[in-house]
Amino acid sequence: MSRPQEAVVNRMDSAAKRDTIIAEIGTRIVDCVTTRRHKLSNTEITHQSFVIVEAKLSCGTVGYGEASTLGGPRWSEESVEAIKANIDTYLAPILVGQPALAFEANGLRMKKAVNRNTSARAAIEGALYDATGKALDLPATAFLGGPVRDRTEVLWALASGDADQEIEEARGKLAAREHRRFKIKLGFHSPADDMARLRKIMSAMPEGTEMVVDVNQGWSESTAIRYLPELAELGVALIEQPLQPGQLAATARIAARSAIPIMIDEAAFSNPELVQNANVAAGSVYSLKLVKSGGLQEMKRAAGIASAFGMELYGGCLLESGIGAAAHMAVFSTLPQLEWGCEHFGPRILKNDLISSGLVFKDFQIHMPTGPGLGICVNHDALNDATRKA
Ligand code: MUC
Ligand code: MG
Repeated sequence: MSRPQEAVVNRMDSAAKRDTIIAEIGTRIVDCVTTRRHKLSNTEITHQSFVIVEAKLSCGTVGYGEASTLGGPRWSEESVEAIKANIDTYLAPILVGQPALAFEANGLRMKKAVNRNTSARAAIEGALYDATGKALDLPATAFLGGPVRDRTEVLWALASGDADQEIEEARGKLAAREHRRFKIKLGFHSPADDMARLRKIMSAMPEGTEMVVDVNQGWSESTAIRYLPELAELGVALIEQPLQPGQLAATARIAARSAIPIMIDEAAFSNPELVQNANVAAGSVYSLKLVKSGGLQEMKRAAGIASAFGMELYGGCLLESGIGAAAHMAVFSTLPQLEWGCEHFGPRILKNDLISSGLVFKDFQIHMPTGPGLGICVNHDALNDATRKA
């Protein structure tokens, strides 16, 4: 493959290049117990399963990346078993021996070797940014244009389905100054029951508490039309993914009549899908996720595309551990706009996070890591304990 960036990297005869040749890419499946049951319209979990990628460079430095799933191949089509098999069989072999600094060329290589497999590709790219940054003593943000923010608001999702439990949980988060913006999952009770639950929760919250609702595709256009006025009256800030991904025209009709912005999540994984949504005005906010974009570079491009179409940006998650959250933060810290902050509460919903330091949650905000690579220290005991036995 002869590509300009790779050609430049290949001409470099520096210690930097010699030290950062990809030597090994290893994978493991981990299962992390969550602090409570987390429910969505179409699945529920009591543990989070990830594939952790370890990328080793010629200098011996190891970097970590993570592919997150939610309830098996349900939220997206990739399962941890498939991600591990596809990395081991198709992606690792084409990258070993390549310069890790050739981020763009390596991204193209992966895209050519596998169709979609966005989580798998994102996990590898995260590990390569981490390893290269550590090897060269640079934060991953140095390869992404450099930081423009050092912290951002972090939302918490209420998703047990029991209003009383959710009110108590939200009050605890507010009192501890951990979270003051909440996402409420809808679409798993009947719409009328979900709305009654939402009303009860919102009336128990102090003035100014911001609420986002995520329907996870659980409604029809007519259900959405029926409940839009009440959502507006309640003061809901954002409605996420009300309809199924293919229903672009129907989502655009809802967006046109809604007083509340619609956020596009599952409807746009790839950047062409994002453009299709933007072209019909299906939403005015876009949820950025590595699991959708397939890597840090592509997610940064998604942010540029969404912004150019006039959309606002929201830092989405798939309940990643600190490893995956840090990879998102590397990109989020470099974005000119991130109007809605982020929802990377994943490290807090795991009983044992996979990192011991790097991400700081303080006064409703998450502080971007600044150290070399992704800026995190992996907790090897937690990682080994959670590793699935063969
Ligand atoms: C989603 O659809 O946004 C992320 C947070 C959460 O509670 O669910 C996930 C997926
Ligand atoms: Mg969502």
